[in-house]
Amino acid sequence: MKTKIAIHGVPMDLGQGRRGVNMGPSAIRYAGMFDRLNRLGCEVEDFGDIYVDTRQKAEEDRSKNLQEITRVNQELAERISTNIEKGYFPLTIGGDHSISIGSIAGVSAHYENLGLIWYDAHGDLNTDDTSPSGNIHGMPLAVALGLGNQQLTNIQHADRKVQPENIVIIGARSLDEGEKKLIHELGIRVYTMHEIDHSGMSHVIKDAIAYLSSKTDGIHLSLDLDGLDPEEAPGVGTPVVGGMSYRESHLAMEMLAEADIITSADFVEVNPILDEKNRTAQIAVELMGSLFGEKLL
Ligand code: 4U7
Ligand code: MN
Ligand code: MN
Ligand code: MN
Repeated sequence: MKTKIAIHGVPMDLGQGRRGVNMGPSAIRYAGMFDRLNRLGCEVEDFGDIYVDTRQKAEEDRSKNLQEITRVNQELAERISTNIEKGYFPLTIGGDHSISIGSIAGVSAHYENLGLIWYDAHGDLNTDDTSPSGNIHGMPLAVALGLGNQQLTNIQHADRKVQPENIVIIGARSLDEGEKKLIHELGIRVYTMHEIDHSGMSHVIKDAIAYLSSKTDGIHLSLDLDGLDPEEAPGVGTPVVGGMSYRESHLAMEMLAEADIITSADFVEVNPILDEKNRTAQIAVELMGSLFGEKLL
C-alpha cells in the first residue's frame, strides 16, 4: 500500500437532513487519525478542510443544496487530482456521502479502468428522478456512473467516472425501488447482508478482489460508517439495523491491505452529535489503520 497519504477534510452536511455530520472530520482527527497512520510508517500530510457554506437559504433545486454541493465537490476533485500527481494516496474524511462525488471525479482521470468498492448499508444510486428524499448523499454512486443531475455528473469531465462492471457494493440492506432497478439493468455486483451472513466476510472480500483486480488499474474504497451495525457504530445519520460487525469490517480492511489494491479512499457519514463518546469516529480511525496495514503482531 502507498505510504504518502494526503488527508482532505470535507465538513459537508448539506447532502442530508440531519445536522452534525459536518463535524465528522474534527471527530476523526480527534480520534487520532494522524498519529495512527504516522506510526504505521506512512508519510501523512493533512491538507485541512474545504470550506462549506452552510448558510440556510430557500430551496431552488430538486436535489437539495445542489449549488453548494457542486462547488465543494469541484474543489475537492481538483485538490485530489493535484495531490495524485504529486504521488499522494488521497484519503478523504467527511462529512456526508455527497463528497464522494468529488473524490471519485478527482481520482477518475488518473486511471483507465477505475474500480470502486462501496461499503454501505445503502446503494446511493438515486437520481433526481428516483430519490425519495432529494438528499444528494443518496446519489453519489449514480453520479459516478454518469446518471442524475448534470451539474454533478459534469464535475471534472462529463463521462462516466466508473463502469458498472467495475463496481461492487458491500453490506447493502436498504435499497429503494429505483436503485434495485438500476442494479439489475447495469449488472452491478452487490454483496448484500444475505451473502455476508451466508458465505462470510472472508469469502465476500476474496470474491470482490478476484472480480475487480484483474480488470482495474486502481480501486477507490468509499466507506460509509453506516455500513457497520448501528449497535457498534451509532454515530451515523441514516442507521439501518443488521449491519456488518466491527470484526467483519476489520477483516475486510485487512484483506484489502494484504491484496494491496486500494489506491484512494473516503471515510464518511460520521456524525458526532449522534455518537456515543466518539465511538464511531474511533472505529473509522481503527479501520483506516487496518486498511494501511496495521497488525497486532
Ligand atoms: B447514505 C435514501 F431514501 N436511499 O436516497 C435516500 F432511504 O450516504 C437514503 O448511504 C440514502 O447514508 C442514504 O434518501 C445515503 C432513503
Ligand atoms: Mn449509507
Ligand atoms: Mn452512503
Ligand atoms: Mn448515511
